[in-house]
Amino acid sequence: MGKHTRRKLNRQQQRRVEKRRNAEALTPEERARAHNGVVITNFGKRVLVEDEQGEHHNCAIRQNLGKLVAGDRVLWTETGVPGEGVVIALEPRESLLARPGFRGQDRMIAANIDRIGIVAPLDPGVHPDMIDRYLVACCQQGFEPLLIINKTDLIESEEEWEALAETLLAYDELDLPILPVSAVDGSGLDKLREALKEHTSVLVGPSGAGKSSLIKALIPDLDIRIGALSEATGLGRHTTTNSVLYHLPEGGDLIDSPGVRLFSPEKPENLKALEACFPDIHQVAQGCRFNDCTHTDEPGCAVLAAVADGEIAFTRYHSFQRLREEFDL
Ligand SMILES: Nc1nc2c(ncn2[C@@H]2O[C@H](COP(=O)(O)OP(=O)(O)OP(=O)(O)O)[C@@H](O)[C@H]2O)c(=O)[nH]1
Ligand SMILES: [Mg+2]
Ligand SMILES: [Zn+2]
Repeated sequence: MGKHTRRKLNRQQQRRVEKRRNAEALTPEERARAHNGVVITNFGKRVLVEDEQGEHHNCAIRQNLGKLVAGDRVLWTETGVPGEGVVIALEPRESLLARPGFRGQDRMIAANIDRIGIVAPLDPGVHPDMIDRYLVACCQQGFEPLLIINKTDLIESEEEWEALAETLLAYDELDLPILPVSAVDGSGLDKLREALKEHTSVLVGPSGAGKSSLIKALIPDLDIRIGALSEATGLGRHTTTNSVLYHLPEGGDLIDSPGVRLFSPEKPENLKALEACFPDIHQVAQGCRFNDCTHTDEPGCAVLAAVADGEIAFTRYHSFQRLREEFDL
C-alpha cells in the first residue's frame, strides 16, 4: 500500500470516528431507547449524567466517543441497574474551553458555556497576567468575560481599595464587568447571581481563588448535594480535580473548574490576531511606523510611547509581550 492511499484511508477512518460520536450514527432502535442528558462531571472513565427530570446516573461511555466534560449534552441509555447508564452519543458542542496539556493533548475545562467568570483573589493577589490570558480566550471564542474579584473581606483600608482600583483601571477602561465579592461575608453575591442568570458560565482562575467557595455561597443547599456527588463519584470534597456543573437557584448553570497554575489560550494565527485580543494595544498600534511592529524596540512605535506615558497599562503590555514570546509571534 502506497503512502498516499494509507493517508487517505486514515482520513476516512477519522471521519468514521467523528460520525460515531454523534447521534446520527445511532441505529433507529438505539435512538428510540436513548434519553437526553447533560454531563455533570467526568470522573475518569465514567461520567455523571443528569436526565431531564434532574436525576443523576453514573454512566459508562461507549467506545470512540472521546473524552466528555461538564456541560456536554449527550444521549444515554439505561443498563437495567438503577442509577447507572451508558452514554452512546455526544451532541455537537456549541463551545468548548480547553487548555493545552501534556504532549499537545488538550485538557477540556467546560463545554457549551457562553460566559467565563475569571476569579481573581485578593489573597494571594490579583494578577493581571492571569486575567489577560483568560481575556484572550474570551476574545478568541466569543465568551463574555466577567471579572470576579474575590476575598474583598480581607481589605482593611481605603488605601487597599485604591490600590485595587489602580490594578483594575485598565479593565474598567475596557468596559469589562468587574464584580468585587466575598464568599466569606457574602458581599457582591447578589450582583454575581444577577450576572450569572440566564447563562451557562464557568468559573476559572488559580487554585485557592475561591471558585468552589463562591459556588457554595451561591447555592445554599449545596453541601448536601456535594455529599451526594462525592458518594456517586468517590471524589473528595476539597481541591477541585474535575469540572462540575451546578444549577443556580435563580436560573443559569455554573461550572466549577480545577485551578490552573498558568492558563494558556490557543495559539493565535499571527501577531495581528493576538493584538486584536488586546483592544487597548491594538488601537494605539495603528500609529506605529511599521505595520508588523512587535512593539519591542522598533523606531516610531506608538505602543512603547503610550506605555511610557501611562496611556497603556504596563501590566497589559507585559501580558501581551509574554504571550507574543510564548507563541513565537
Ligand atoms: N478570606 C476569604 N477566604 C476565602 C474566600 N473564598 C474562599 N476563601 C478561602 O480560600 C481557600 C480556597 O478556596 P476554594 O473555594 O477551595 O478555592 P478554589 O478556587 O475552588 O480552588 P481549587 O479547587 O484548588 O481550584 C479556602 O481556604 C477558602 O476558605 C473569601 O471570599 N474570603
Ligand atoms: Mg475548587
Ligand atoms: Zn509598535
